[in-house]
Amino acid sequence: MEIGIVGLPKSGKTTVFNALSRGSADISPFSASTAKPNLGVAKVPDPRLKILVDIFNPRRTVPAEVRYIDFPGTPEGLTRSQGITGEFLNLLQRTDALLHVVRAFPNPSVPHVEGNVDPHRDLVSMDMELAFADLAILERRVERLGSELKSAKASEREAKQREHAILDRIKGELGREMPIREQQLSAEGAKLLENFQFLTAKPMLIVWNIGEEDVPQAAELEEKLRGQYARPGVEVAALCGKLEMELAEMEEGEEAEFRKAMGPGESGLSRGIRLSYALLGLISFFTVGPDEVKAWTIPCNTPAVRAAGKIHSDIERGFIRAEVISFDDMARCGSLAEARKKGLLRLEGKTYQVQDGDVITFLFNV
Ligand SMILES: Nc1nc2c(ncn2[C@@H]2O[C@H](COP(=O)(O)OP(=O)(O)O)[C@@H](O)[C@H]2O)c(=O)[nH]1
Ligand SMILES: [Mg+2]
Repeated sequence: MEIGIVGLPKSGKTTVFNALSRGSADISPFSASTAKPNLGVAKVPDPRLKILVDIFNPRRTVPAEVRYIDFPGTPEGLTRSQGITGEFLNLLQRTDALLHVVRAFPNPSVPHVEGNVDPHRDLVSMDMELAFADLAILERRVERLGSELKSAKASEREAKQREHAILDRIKGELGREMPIREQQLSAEGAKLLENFQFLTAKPMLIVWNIGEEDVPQAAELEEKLRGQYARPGVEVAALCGKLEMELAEMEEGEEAEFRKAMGPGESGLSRGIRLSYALLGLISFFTVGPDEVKAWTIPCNTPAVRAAGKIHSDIERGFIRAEVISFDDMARCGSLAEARKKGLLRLEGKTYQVQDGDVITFLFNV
């Protein structure tokens, strides 16, 4: 699972990327765009892991991960460029979701491409760029289908006509500024869309990149922004990329101390990662034991047999049963022996839909 970071130049994309992935990609107020995108991995914070570690005392703990790609900026600013094209578009199309960084920090030493800071304007303008990229593809496809229809054999005619009608409607709505993810699609339309990788169909996390001085009001602001911008498939987080990056660069103990001094509540960083995980429709199940406590990532509605395949294809192939206990029951019991005594370990078959937080032991035979 991969999340593409987009946003206008100097909105703080690379800064946010560094914070999320604890990386050290180049940031600078004036640098020309680097040619290569930055790739990084974030560990998904999950307080349940610590509780499982206290119970099982494993040698290793492995959290879930999300991958991020930070795209090199378009030098002139998207508003003045030819939009998202070429290699940049290809890479972006392959991602599973977008993280849209919007500049809301003042910082006079970093000139804004538009001359002043206006996050709403930037958000709309980047969203339009994403829509333009989709529109260009839709237009080409609709036009092509139109001309193919003229010479189509009778046997192909109906299918092409239907595709033409569906895509033309999607195009029309997108032209009226309705992103594809918000459009009401028939089952046939949704199926058809699987052949494309439209940008406005991807879930999106808006990161409102606030200045250091606004951090104390972050939660309040986020609530307000959520009312304004959140939709199905769109979430909002307000955080200060620069501060989060500086904290992410610190030693673990030092970071914890600083965060404590900043007050209670979840950190911006942890919220950002958690929200992007949830936005992708991802959940975690756990495997436990003296060697390792590990969080595994699966899409919701995954059957047990496929979850097993995440761990090893042999376990999927030789699947017999899954021994399952919910996280809450596990935490309450304090040991697998106690859980067994209380009858809280369930035996589930191949088709059981794994739930978020399930602690699972797979029984298999190869
Ligand atoms: N004051 C402040 N500066 C920031 C913040 N986020 C990014 N910057 C600065 O803005 C400049 C551009 O950031 P960068 O991450 O390279 O932007 P990108 O072009 O979108 O990748 C850098 O000098 C950052 O230090 C922030 O939250 N507060
Ligand atoms: Mg950058």
